[in-house]
Parts: sequence; C-alpha cells; structure tokens
Amino acid sequence: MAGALPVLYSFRRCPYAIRVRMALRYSGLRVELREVVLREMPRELLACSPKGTVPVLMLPGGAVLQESRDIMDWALAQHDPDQWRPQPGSPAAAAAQHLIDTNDFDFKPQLDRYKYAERYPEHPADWYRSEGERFLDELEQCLLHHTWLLGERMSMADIAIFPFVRQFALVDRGWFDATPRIKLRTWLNSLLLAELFTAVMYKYPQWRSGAPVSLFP
Ligand SMILES: N[C@@H](CCC(=O)N[C@@H](CS)C(=O)NCC(=O)O)C(=O)O
Repeated sequence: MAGALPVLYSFRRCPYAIRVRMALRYSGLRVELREVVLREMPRELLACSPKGTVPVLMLPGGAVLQESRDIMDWALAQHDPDQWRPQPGSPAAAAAQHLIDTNDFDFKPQLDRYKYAERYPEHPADWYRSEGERFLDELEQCLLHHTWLLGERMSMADIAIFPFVRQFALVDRGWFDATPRIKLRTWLNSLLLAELFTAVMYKYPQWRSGAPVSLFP
C-alpha cells in the first residue's frame, strides 16, 4: 500500500539526490517520490526537515533522514546484493570514507565555484577548475589500479562520487574530454550509460500537496 512507503523528497538534477536514487534502485527498495523545485520547497518537507535541503527520506515510523549518505547507508543496510559496502574496518572502507569525504567537503565546494564562477569573482573559473582537478587526479590514480574506485567491482564510492564528477564534466565537456585522465573519462562514460543511472533520471512532475502518489522506481 502506497501510504506505508517511505517518502523521498528529491530534485532530479541534484547530485546528492542522484546518488540516493541510484542506491535505492540498486537496493530494490520502493519509495514515494516527491520531486521538488529548490526555490519552492514544500512546507511538508520543511516541517520534517527545517534545514530545507534535498534529498530527505521520511520513514513510515516517523524517522527522517536528512543527509544523502545516511539515506544511502539505510538503503544498503537493507539490501546490498553486490556488496557495495566494504567490510567495516577494511582498507577499502577507509578508502571509501576518505574519497567520499573529500568529494563532499572539498570537491563539492570547488565544483560550485567553478560552475557558478560569476558568483565568486575573487578568481576566474579556470582557477576554481584547477582546484577541483586535484580530486580528479586522485580518482584517476585509483582507476589506474582497478576498473572502479575501490576495486574490480562497482561500490558505493563510485555511486556517491559519480554525480559530482558528472556535473564537473558538464560545465565544459570539451575541456573535460581533452584532459589526459583517460581512466576517469572511461569510468564516467560507463556510469553515464549505465541503466542504473539513466533509469533514475526519469522526469517526475513537481510534487504539490494532494498530488497523486508517484512511485520510485
Ligand atoms: N549534505 C546534504 C546536502 C544536500 C544539498 O545541499 N542539496 C541541495 C540541492 S543539490 C539543496 O537542497 N539546496 C537547497 C538549499 O541549499 O537551499 C546531503 O548530503 O544530502
């Protein structure tokens, strides 16, 4: 019954929401999806999550997950068929934590400054781009050793980071494709073509109070 499903507030192009939708789809979990517009956050969302960001997952018991990483963890804790989560305490777990932290706390602000350079006139866009390239180089180094960021299998690190690299590449795809990071380009292209990504980019109409329920996936 749809009323008993978790409710996901999402924004289609938001990289945090993309990583969450990919994790939910991979885990085979179904939610009610409420597509929002960032400048018109619905009051139902603000009532359960006053910080006013997406994604947010409201669980049927009343718990609210307000961070994309918590939502990914919640999904994978229920069903993780290909072991996306590395063994706790393993070197792979430490590597995943380091890469995702660097993505969220260093690379994401650099991406925002590169993408919206006109809002940060202290430096030109190229300067912000070169700041972000340090992380791209780190990813390239990982991918020189194996197909995916942590090894020969896709993991939650790939999915947590991919939507942000995608956005960085999209700012100037010609520049990105001309850079010598061949492994990173191959990695990005294979994720862009993956059904796991294309399927979660379906365009849902903006949700408004009283709208019919949209199921995801
Ligand atoms: N740390 C949060 C960040 C979420 C976030 O910043 N989402 C953006 C959209 S991509 C947002 O909701 N922005 C609205 C705002 O800041 O007003 C997470 O991991 O979920």
